[in-house]
Amino acid sequence: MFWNKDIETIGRKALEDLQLKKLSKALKDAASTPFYNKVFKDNKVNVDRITSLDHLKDLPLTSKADLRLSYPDGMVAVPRREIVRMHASSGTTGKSTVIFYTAKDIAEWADLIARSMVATGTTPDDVFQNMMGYGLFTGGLGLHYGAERLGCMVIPSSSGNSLKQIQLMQDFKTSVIHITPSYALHLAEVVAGQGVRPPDLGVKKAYLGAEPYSEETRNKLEEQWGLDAYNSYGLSEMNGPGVAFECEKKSGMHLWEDFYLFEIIDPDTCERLPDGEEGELVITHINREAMPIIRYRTRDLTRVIPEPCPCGRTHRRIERIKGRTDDMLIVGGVNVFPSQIESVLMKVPEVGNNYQIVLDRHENLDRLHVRVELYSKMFSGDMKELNRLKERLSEELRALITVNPRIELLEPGSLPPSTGKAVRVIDNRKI
Ligand code: DLL
Repeated sequence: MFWNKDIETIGRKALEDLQLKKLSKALKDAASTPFYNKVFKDNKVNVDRITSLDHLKDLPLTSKADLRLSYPDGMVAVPRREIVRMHASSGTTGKSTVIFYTAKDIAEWADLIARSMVATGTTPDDVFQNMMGYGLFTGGLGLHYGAERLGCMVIPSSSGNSLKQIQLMQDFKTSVIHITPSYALHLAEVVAGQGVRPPDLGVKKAYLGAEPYSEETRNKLEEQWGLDAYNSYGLSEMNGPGVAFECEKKSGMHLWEDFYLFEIIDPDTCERLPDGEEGELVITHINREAMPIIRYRTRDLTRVIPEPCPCGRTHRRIERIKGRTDDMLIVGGVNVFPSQIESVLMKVPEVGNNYQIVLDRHENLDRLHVRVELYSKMFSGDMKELNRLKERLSEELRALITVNPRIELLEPGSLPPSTGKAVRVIDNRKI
């Protein structure tokens, strides 16, 4: 099923012509903002000389720090009265970054979301429960407008208030949900606590995103809920959700190349990497009037899947995000991604729905401590079984990450539940 077959299956040459046209406009718009005006001058960039897509790599990169520097409106390219909405990142790692949209930007973003949802088989007959936070966060309103554009019945339930969520699902026969993977794990537990099997709620599809998660977590959630889960990627700087989305094939996310130019770079040298190699995703927004952003360093690590997708869409796919360059933990000199730890935990059937990674330093040595909840049936009094499981988890983790972790097995509900983006890592070494 296609929302706009012509654009979704466009040939490479036609796509590149379109991209170049849009890039030229985005660069001219950018040059009119105080921030890029200065950056282009400092780097001797003449936007009229950018006549091929290949010239993109010669343009300066933009970072989160640049967005903060230009706070609140140093990157805005239209008069104030043309702006109809703003969103902002949570600002947990510093001052928040603010993104602006014109009415056209909002309408085209909604169209892109509708396109993404249709690619997974959603139709106007679906009831869509949006369990992502509404407000400054883009996850709520972003999907909301897209689902309405498609014609679904939208339940704007936002995140949290789990019992109410369950009641809404039951009363209105929700068929599609939008939720963070960590909240989906927690909600499955709350549903079961009500004496209901999650598959009996009849939800058919879940859009999972806004935080990194492993393939094993997807598998676990699909089984727990009896649904198909699709990966959805985005970031507020690039509108929010809808940057890249899985189609019905569920094997990598199509990055919508008529809206975004993407590159993979080596995060250390900033050199471009060839298709197929893992590196940092850099995105240029070529479809936003209010706030063009050129070569934005996402900090997200992924790779391009070079093979064409059997669905027929020509927009290239990226692999599941492995983690963020700034999420990487260095434990006793070894690089560890939280997603690696998660991938081991979530394929073990005894492991429940929540875990936490704690790092400490003792006598100058780093210590990795993995706290993991098990299903309640595991606490029937058989200590031997628990010890065997501890040993097994510890061995499997050591084999993958080469660090010796201390494992703590916990009863369900011991760790703080997540209703949005989970905080998985507590690094006490920084204090
Ligand atoms: O999280 C936008 C969004 C909302 C995406 C709903 C998908 C669904 P930010 O709050 O700006 O925006 O956070 C963006 O979250 O750079 C990634 O590190 C991470 N992220 C988002 N989606 C995924 C995903 C929204 N599917 C940051 N897999 C990004 C892994 C993801 N990480």
